[in-house]
Amino acid sequence: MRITGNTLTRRGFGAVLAAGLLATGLTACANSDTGDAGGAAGDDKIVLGFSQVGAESGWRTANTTSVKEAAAEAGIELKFDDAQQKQENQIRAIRNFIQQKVDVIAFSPVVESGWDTVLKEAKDAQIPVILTDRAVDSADKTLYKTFLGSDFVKEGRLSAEWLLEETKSATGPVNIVELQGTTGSAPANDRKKGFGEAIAANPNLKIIASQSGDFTRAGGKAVMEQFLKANPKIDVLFAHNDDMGLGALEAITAAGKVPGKDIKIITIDAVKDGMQALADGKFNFIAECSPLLGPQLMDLAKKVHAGEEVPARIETEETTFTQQTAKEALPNRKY
Ligand code: GYE
Repeated sequence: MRITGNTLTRRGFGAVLAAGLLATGLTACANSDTGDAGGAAGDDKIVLGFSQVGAESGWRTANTTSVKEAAAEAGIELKFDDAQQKQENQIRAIRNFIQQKVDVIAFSPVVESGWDTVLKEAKDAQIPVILTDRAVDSADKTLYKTFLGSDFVKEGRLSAEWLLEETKSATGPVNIVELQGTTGSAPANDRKKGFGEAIAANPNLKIIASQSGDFTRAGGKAVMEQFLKANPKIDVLFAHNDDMGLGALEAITAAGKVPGKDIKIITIDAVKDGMQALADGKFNFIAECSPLLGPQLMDLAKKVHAGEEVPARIETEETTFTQQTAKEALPNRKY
């Protein structure tokens, strides 16, 4: 993942508050925008075409809700498309948006590669593109205006750092299994990288099996079942999202093991169900990834539509949770 300067941050913890403040700011923004560079007069609304990955996880559902609510609050007309985790569907949706001459296109790319052609088509049609949540690997950075989302490498590294501390007095091998997110997606690539690089600090820590569970509960359960069959000694599960970890819980329990004790579980996201599992002692650690990107996305859509400069990368700042802090945070967790 490429980091560029000019990083704006926001705490995941204060996301709801931040959303409220941003929404207030946006109302003012909307009024002052009327009749501006967008050429929109009177009741002309900005039309935003948004291609969502799918509905594979609790994170995704919360993200979709955030985008829809923020669009309504900002007075932006949203054309929403669910790609059902398929790149070809996203490419088709983006081409439709271009044909419909939307004002701005935003999308959360299911995988990192293979976007140059369609992004070039959007650029030629002079429709600004915003990447939300997941990055693309296009060498030509002029194909999109900005990226809004998380530092996935850091999430992987924070997960590993907890484990390094937890296992620092271990004298023998610590066997780790890894449930990867969707193959080729930015969060799967980057979380794997951040975790793998950091655990190298302790040669006792070994990833003995690693496979994609496609960010779903069903995937997490099925792959964990295979891991358990093939490996008699599993000490740790690192799952690239809560949902796969939650699916894996069923497999672990069915195999007669106690999740959180016999097998320590580290996940990423911190959606409500994940936080509940952590508070209940079934998970051991979660690195947060905030899905509440809607208000910032609408703010950016207005800016790029007005031809304003925006930072190349806007990063969501995140926290981490232990069993204790999850208990404290859970009553106020909104998603
Ligand atoms: O972690 C996972 C979802 O791209 C950050 O996608 C997002 C990831 C999130 O399916 O739960």
